[in-house]
Parts: sequence; structure tokens; C-alpha cells
Amino acid sequence: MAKMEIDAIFAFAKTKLEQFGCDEANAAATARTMTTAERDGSHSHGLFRMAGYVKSLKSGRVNGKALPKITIAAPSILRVDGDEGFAPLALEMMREPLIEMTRAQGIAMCGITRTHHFAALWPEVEMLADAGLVAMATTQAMPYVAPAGGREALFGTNPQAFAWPRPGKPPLAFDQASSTMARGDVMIHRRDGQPVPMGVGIDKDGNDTTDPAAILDGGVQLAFGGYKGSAIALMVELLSSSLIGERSSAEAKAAHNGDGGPPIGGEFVMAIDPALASGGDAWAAHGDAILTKIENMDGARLPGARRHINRAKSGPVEVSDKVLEEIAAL
Ligand code: NDP
Ligand code: PYC
Repeated sequence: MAKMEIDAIFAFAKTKLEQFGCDEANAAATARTMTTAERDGSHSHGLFRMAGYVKSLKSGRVNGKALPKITIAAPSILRVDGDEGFAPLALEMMREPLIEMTRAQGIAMCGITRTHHFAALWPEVEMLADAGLVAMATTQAMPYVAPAGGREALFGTNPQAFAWPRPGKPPLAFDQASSTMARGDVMIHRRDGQPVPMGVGIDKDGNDTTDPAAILDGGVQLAFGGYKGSAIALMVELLSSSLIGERSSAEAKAAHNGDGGPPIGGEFVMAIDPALASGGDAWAAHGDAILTKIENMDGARLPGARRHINRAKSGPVEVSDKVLEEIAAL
């Protein structure tokens, strides 16, 4: 492992993206996304993704100079056309208009389309919770996951993220793939020669396997929790494609040139003003009582707590040598 200061990670990532064709705004937003992932210890969606970002710039599939365009479709519906760029700039640009709309209407949603998402979703829900709003986000990917009982990949690893504001404290935020394991983690297991637990996926013949290569090369991933996780993956697929007018995971694959970079796709983001929804300010203490019980329970912890502990540390963070070698070779 190498040690890097947070500022150095940002400068390194931004320079690389600019070197391969991003303008300043797109490079900075995408570098911020990778940097916050490294800062919080979300390694499968930090610098690990740089190689894919660069490959998609090199192949000309992603627009490194995208200028996302925001449209107000209805008093509580925003649309952002991502101009075929990376998702982070579109996400940063939708933040203020979505907050403003949610404060005015009580609830609002944003459909982001024509972007390439290769990141974790907690940054977008946390930034809304930091503004005092309850938030949800989902995105599709490429067909990696079979519906329960099936053997054919149809869903992306389809993450869903949720954040709840806690005045005076970091927000509660969970962010999870609807597959048993995020694809990035299966790839890291393959890179490091480690088996994955049973239940992560099946091989090309439909057999259970712990071999990450057999899952990634011709096999399929499985949803967490059997048919229940499969239903969540389905919901995420519909919210992030049909509802917002974007491609499904299968359609994103058809539009992909196989360069190893992020697929084209969309993101569904929803925000709710808890004071307007509950009719007062009691929601904060009421919700906090539930969260505090979990924090104080032996053996339990809040989702997101690991990241917030990492975030509070000062000094350099560890970055995988293998990731840095791969970036150097680009
Ligand atoms: P994990 O399984 O690592 O974690 C999922 C959630 O559970 C996190 O909020 C985590 O919090 C929480 N958690 C983990 N362990 C515990 C525990 N013991 N008690 C309570 N909560 C716990 O995440 P995934 O591997 O499923 O996903 C990783 C990332 O991959 C996500 O950020 C996701 O957005 C991203 N992803 C992106 C995709 C895309 O298309 N862009 C596709 C699929 C995934 P904590 O972080 O604090 O551990
Ligand atoms: O880790 O499953 C994943 C993933 C897919 C797209 C981006 N991340």
C-alpha cells in the first residue's frame, strides 16, 4: 500500500483526467468523487475506477467536456441531461436546484440521463442530507445480475442509497449494491487471487462457485437475499431507466463498446423535506432516538459509521499499489 494525502489524491486524479481529455469542470468533479471515496475507505469506487474512466475517454465513448443541462419538467421534477459525460458534474449541478425545489414543494425528484456512472451513491444522498433533506438515489449499470431463479444476467448491480439528516451530526447514510457483492469487489477479489463467498454468483454452467473469475467471465452475479434482493434490483432498474427515460442495464450494454469504462445510464434521485412531511420539527429527535438505540446496541452499528470514522482521521490514506501501477500504465 502507498500513502497519499487527500489533496494529493485529488490533484493526481484531476491531472490524469485532464491529460486524457476532460475539461477542468469535469475533471475536478470526477476527481472529487474518487477522492472522497478514498478518504472514506470506499476503495472499490475510488482510484480503482480511474483506469475505466480513462479507457472510456481514450475510446471516445465519453464526453470529457460535457455540459449538463438542467430542465424543470414540473414543480417537483427536475431533469438533467448529462451530455454523455461522467456523472459527477451532473450530480453536483443538480444539488442546489433540487434542494430549492424540495424546500418549495416538500418532495422533489431528479432524473439524470445520458451520464456514465462508475461511483458510489452515498455522496449524492449525503450532500442532500447535509442540507437537511431525506434523500434516496438509485442507478442501473450493465447486466451482471440474474433475477432470482434465473441464470441470465438482466439487472445491473443496481445500488440504492438512502440518507437521513441528523442535525449537529453526520447524516445516517446507507449505500448498497442489490447484488450480494458489488462487481468492483468481485474484480478486486479476482485481482488479488482471493475466493468470494458462496452466494455471490454462479459460473457459466449455472453452478455455485467461489471463483471470482468464473463469475466475471461468462457467469452471473446473484442478488442479495434471494427473491427479496432480486425485487429491489428490479425496482432500482425501473426507477433508474423506464421512469426517467433512460436505458436499462441491458440497453446500456448494447450501447457499450467494451472499453472497460462506465456504461451510459441514468440516476434517480429523490428528496423530501422532513419538517414539511412530518408537520414540525419533532422528526429529528424522534428519528435520532431510533438511530441512537442502534449506536448503543452491543454488536450493532449504523451503516455509514465506518466511512465517517475513516473521514474523521487526519493524515494520508492508504492507496493500493496495484491501482497506482495500473494508472501509471495507462
Ligand atoms: P457494502 O456491502 O460494503 O455496504 C453496504 C452498506 O452496509 C453500507 O452503507 C455499509 O456502511 C453498511 N454496512 C456494512 N457492514 C455493516 C454492518 N456490520 N452493520 C451495519 N451496516 C453495515 O456495500 P456494497 O459492496 O453493496 O456497495 C459498495 C459500493 O458500490 C456502494 O457505494 C455502491 O453505491 C457502489 N456501487 C455502485 C454501482 C454503480 O453502478 N455505480 C453498482 C453497485 C455498487 P459502511 O460504508 O459504513 O460500511
Ligand atoms: O461495483 O457493481 C459495481 C459497479 C458497477 C458499476 C459501477 N460499480
